[in-house]
Amino acid sequence: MIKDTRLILALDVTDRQQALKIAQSVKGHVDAIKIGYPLVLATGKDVIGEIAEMVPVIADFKVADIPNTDRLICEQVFRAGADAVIVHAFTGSDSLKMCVEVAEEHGKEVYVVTEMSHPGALDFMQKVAEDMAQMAANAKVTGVVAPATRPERVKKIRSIIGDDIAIISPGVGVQGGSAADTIKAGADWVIVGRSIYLADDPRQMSINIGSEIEDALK
Ligand code: NUP
Repeated sequence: MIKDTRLILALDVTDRQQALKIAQSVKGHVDAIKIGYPLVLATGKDVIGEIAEMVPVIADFKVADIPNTDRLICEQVFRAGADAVIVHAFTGSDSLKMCVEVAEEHGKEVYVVTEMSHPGALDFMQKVAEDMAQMAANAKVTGVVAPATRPERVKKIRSIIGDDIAIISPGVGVQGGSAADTIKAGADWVIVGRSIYLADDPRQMSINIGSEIEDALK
């Protein structure tokens, strides 16, 4: 992913035409579009390749299985045209290594979930998030997913993984996080869904958030 706007759109709409229209309209104003189960289950996996023709696609399938099944899933995701896949870490280092191996074979990227952005992440995930971040760094993943709703945790996770591994950070907008605070805490990209795709003008909203990020970097 090329680091320019530092904004990733989470396109969780369930209508193909609407998805393609929004993707076209935000092109150039986001660095990637993250799609996941809502859009792919509603419209089929061809939408991955269709969007990837416009903007790089991160497939948020939160892959979490035994290594062999992880391999089978990641191969399908990359064959469908995705540039990157999001996987879970709690399944352990062998599963994660398999995802990294398949991504390398295809020249693609892997992002690993550490601590999620919603309140429920405090029940279990937060307790092991730092270990999972360290494991992700050891596995030489492209990046990790860390919560924009808790910038102090983004900062902590950055201190564990170092500067060679990217942080992509969801939770900006509707979940309460701020793009500026998240970038200042050390995220490389913020991920924004509803605040953009539910806006009257998703393109303009992307531009606005992009400006907020630029200002935060000054
Ligand atoms: O920890 C996470 N939090 C999160 O919101 C990990 C994620 N992958 N996401 C995803 O980011 C979530 O599934 C949705 O696609 C997007 C945030 O969307 P929104 O809250 O900005 O609408």
